[in-house]
Amino acid sequence: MTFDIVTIFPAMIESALGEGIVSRAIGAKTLTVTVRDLREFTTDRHRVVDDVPYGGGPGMVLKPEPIFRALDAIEAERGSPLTVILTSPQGKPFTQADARRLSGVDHVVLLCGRYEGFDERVRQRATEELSIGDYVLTGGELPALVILDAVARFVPGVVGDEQSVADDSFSRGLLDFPQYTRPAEIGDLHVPDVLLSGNHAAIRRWRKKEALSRTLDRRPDLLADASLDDEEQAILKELRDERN
Ligand code: 9D3
Repeated sequence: MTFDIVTIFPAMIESALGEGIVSRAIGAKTLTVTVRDLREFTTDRHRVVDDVPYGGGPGMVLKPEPIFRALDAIEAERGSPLTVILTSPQGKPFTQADARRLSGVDHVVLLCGRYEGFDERVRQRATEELSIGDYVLTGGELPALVILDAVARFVPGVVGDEQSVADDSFSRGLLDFPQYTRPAEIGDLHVPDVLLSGNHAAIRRWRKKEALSRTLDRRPDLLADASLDDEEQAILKELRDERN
């Protein structure tokens, strides 16, 4: 799978791509990520990418021409039609379902917003507009990296253990159960006995209960869409009864 990321801060993207699972996938050619400096698509001496908003008001707006030229260049290189994602606070909230869907696309372009955002006409070239959540950032670079990371996990060969991607808590609709590793005791902090018991049925049930209990406490909204087996439904009823 191929990503093109268009940004005025290429070093911010490059540095994040230099480490971790995504970096390894790029090294293995499982993923191709090309970072495109928007200033390279300007034609003036000062390589200006922004301008004042028509109608007045604070801040600056990203000029449309460099973005159009960048998209034309990417299209010429990769072929059209492109999936072009505009990152913006006005976008639809990015979800795990979007990550899975986009992992089936051959070639994705991510446009990183800056300043007050894009000239509205740029939206004509975008196939979708995505936000990563209801908080204000300084630009679209971190959102583009977030989207890339979440999509890349679904590309075969990126995450070593395919099963862990399939079993992912968000894919299942529940939060993760608590994890422990050695040592069994640190000061007065003990690993729960059941995990040391070797009783695999008991461990499985304990993990289900902990995952459900956390989800009920922290993210009850997730339970509406969670796919629960009979045992999980019984445990959930128990937990709800305990709490009432
Ligand atoms: C909504 C705030 N805007 C009205 C004054 C100004 C504004 C703030 C921050 C315009 C652009 C930005 C930069 N943010 C992004 O480009 C962005 C973003 C975000 O801020 N939060 C969550 N997801 C995203 S995706 C792109």
